[in-house]
Amino acid sequence: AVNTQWLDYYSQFHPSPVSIQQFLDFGSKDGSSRESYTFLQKELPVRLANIMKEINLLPDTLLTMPSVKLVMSWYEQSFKELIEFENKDCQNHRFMENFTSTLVHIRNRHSNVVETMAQGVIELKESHGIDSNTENRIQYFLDRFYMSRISIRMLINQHTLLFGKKEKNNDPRHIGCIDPSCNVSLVVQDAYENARFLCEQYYLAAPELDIVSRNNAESECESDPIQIVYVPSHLYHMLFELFKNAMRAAVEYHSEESVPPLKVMIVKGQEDLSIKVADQGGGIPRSKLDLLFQYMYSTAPQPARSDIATAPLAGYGYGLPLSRLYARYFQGDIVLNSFEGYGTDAIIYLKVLSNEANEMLPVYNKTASRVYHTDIPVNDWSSPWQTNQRSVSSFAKM
Ligand code: W6P
Repeated sequence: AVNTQWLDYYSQFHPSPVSIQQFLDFGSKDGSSRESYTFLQKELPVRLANIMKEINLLPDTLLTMPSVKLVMSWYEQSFKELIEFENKDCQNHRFMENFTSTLVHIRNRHSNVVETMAQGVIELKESHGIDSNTENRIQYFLDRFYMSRISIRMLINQHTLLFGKKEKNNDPRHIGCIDPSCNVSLVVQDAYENARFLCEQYYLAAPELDIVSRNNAESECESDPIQIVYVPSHLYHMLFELFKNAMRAAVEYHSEESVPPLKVMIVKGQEDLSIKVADQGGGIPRSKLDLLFQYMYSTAPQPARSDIATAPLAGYGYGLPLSRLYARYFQGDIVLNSFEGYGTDAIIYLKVLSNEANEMLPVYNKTASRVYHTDIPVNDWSSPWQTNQRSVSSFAKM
């Protein structure tokens, strides 16, 4: 009961988005562990409370699934551990170490949240089925839920990397998990090599890689390598996913001896850094594009539970929707353009300017709660498959 009051209290606050620039400033010059503590001690409970409130709006049928209950219990436990610190000023060194190790515990506790939540959706599908209203609500929720998780882990990682004893980052130029001069081409090649390894194991063939770069950023030379202030692990995650998909399409559409290469283009402009991964894997019909970003689509024939996010070249797992969240997290995006009968262009957009790269965070409010209580509007454009309406009968009969 005490917990509920605290939850109500903290959920009234909006999360405070942090920009990459702010993460950088904090980590490189004036940030102290005490300041970081003061911010996180409030911000983490706020972010947890905001998303926990939203979990509670899910359909009861989903809320009662064992896996969802388990996830909920982790959030409750972590929330409780954090508000223990409330109003305690960091008295001494021991105290700060205590806080840091609590954060590490929380991070470990939540390491299987994605798989477990996915399992919850499968449990719902098997026990009750999922209608299209429920499906839409779950899609809306999971995007917000996983985005919230990405953001909370980012905050925790920054604190533990900057101020934790054991986990100092190996690369001294990194500020926590941010690389102020992340070389995009190197991350592209790294992700390509690792996807290629999986692809060759599976298909005994893989497309080559062809990279073209254009540095058209203001105040940079065309010959300068393209760099960005970014979280390399996030960029790697997105590229690895896109490469796996592109390779699979390319190999399956062509015979082993003649797989056309993947063409990557990296362009840095004033505002956007764009990375295109183009395959000649036959493309997919426009009508099926949205499905690639749907969590429920991928849960249909279930892969082994542990494989949902990681199965090698497995058909669309949670990989694409999660990758798009990573891109959107700092105001970027992932867009797919398909040329059915030829191939697909997958494009990652990132913000060049680190002060524009603000966290995109879900806010718990009336608008959000409305989504969970309102049916999706019925279509107000004609559609030939809509048969439950009165309409003039077909021309043939006229
Ligand atoms: C395809 C389907 C897909 C998804 C994501 C990235 C690339 C591709 N290529 O055929």
